[in-house]
Amino acid sequence: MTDDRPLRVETQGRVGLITLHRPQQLNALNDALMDALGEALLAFDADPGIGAIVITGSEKAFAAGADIEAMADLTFMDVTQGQFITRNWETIRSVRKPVIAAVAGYAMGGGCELALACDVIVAAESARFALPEIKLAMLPGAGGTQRLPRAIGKAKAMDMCLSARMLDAQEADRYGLVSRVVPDAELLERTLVLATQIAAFSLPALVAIKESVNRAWESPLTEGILFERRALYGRFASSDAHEGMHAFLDKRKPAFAHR
Ligand code: DAK
Repeated sequence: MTDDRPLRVETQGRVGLITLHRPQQLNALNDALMDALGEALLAFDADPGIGAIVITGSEKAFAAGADIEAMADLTFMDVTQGQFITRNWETIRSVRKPVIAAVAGYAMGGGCELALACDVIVAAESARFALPEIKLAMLPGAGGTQRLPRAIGKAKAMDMCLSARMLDAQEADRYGLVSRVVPDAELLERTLVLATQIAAFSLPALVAIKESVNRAWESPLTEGILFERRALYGRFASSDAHEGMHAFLDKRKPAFAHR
């Protein structure tokens, strides 16, 4: 019997692992996959036993973009009335826990945009990033034209968007598109170690940090600093923060209750 679920979902301790699985289409992102991804993300976000989420693909492709076959004959009315992209691609923005992309092979178009929507990107040496929509006379419409310049600056982003230039993992690392580069054979293991390390920290503190760093992207410095300061004050209402500081003073390991 064939398994046509577009992704696999599992947990490892406090880490939720989502593996995109449309091998025949290099994990091209269609509605079924994006619906399932949104559902899995929201379920992990609501689960108090999960502290971090990993999204990965296959050795050949994280995802080769939006599914071109599913998109080729859509009309303006279809995409407008059906809220194409907005309807199920934006779910990831509502996730409060850290989301880590583990990228091997192609991360193109919507696949690159999905990685950009994650909080941390761990790239295998084989990772390749591109926004090649211009080749289809389209444009990156799932956040690419907005997140890429914020991540790597206007000059590099324009180059990638206008010429479909593909970056290898080392270039992506140099330009600040990815968080770290690891050997292919170690991608999942190293990403899970990182996710496990993150997930062991106090969850409300992780959520506050993610919100604050995202605020740096989305607001002027003065507002961002104000937001950060309020978030810091909020930490003093957290039993974990008192536990963390006292454990340091007592020279023992903290026992976080995620409160
Ligand atoms: N969609 C559907 N099928 C795809 C696909 C995709 N994006 N990418 C690959 N496939 C399929 C291929 O058709 C092929 O299927 P079969 O022929 O075996 O049936 C299979 O996956 C293997 O692909 P290749 O034979 O091409 O494999 P190669 O190793 O030779 O090449 C490649 C790998 C990743 C370089 C190549 O497949 C490729 O260039 N793929 C297309 C990449 C691409 O252009 N991605 C961007 C898609 S456009 C919008 C907002 C956002 C977007 C659109 C609209 N609006 C607001 C309206 C976003 C658009 C995109 O992401």
